[in-house]
Amino acid sequence: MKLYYTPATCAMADHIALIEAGMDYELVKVDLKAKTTEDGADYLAVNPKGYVPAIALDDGTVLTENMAILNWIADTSGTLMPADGIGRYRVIEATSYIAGELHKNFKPFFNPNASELERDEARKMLTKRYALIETMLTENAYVAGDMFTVADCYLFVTMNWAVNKFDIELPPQVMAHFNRLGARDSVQQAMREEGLV
Ligand SMILES: N[C@@H](CCC(=O)N[C@@H](CS)C(=O)NCC(=O)O)C(=O)O
Repeated sequence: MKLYYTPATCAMADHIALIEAGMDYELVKVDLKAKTTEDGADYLAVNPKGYVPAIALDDGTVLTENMAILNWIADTSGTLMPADGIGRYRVIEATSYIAGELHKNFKPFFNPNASELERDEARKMLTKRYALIETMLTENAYVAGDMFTVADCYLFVTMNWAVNKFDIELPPQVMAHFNRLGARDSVQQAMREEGLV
């Protein structure tokens, strides 16, 4: 299976999840501006949406959208998410929150044409959104309960943007979670393989 990624993007959530799940994968780096892969192929032919992540299964099936890919990794490996019960939906709930309420609010920081006002508004919103994560991490060891799940993989990516890219202050439990996750072998390996450390 191939994971189409660009370093330090949300595709790193899938990269970490694949390592945690012990699944085999091949990384294919994507140039998001040129929409080409590292071997010069047309990325739009793989994923017409033009963004990462995408995975190509061995039978040629391509799956896109982080939520779908993370769920596929969890379901295929039987790890990183409870198999059933409310715990499973807590993971989906947390992952949706991270995608819709955290990830999307980083948009003005990635957009060179965004105004300072837009960035200020996004910073305020992120502060509010991470405050809820702070409460969740005060109640539980991981963002969706008492086990490490795909939601933590995705949360790590957004925390990494906050701390290492955009200087956005994280509340204490969130920061401690970032440091704990950053010390995991899977995260270290993903960072190395993406050329970030
Ligand atoms: N809805 C997509 C969004 C993915 C996304 O925002 N990817 C970013 C990297 S974190 C990207 O590739 N941006 C480049 C672009 O949109 O051209 C998903 O959930 O997978």
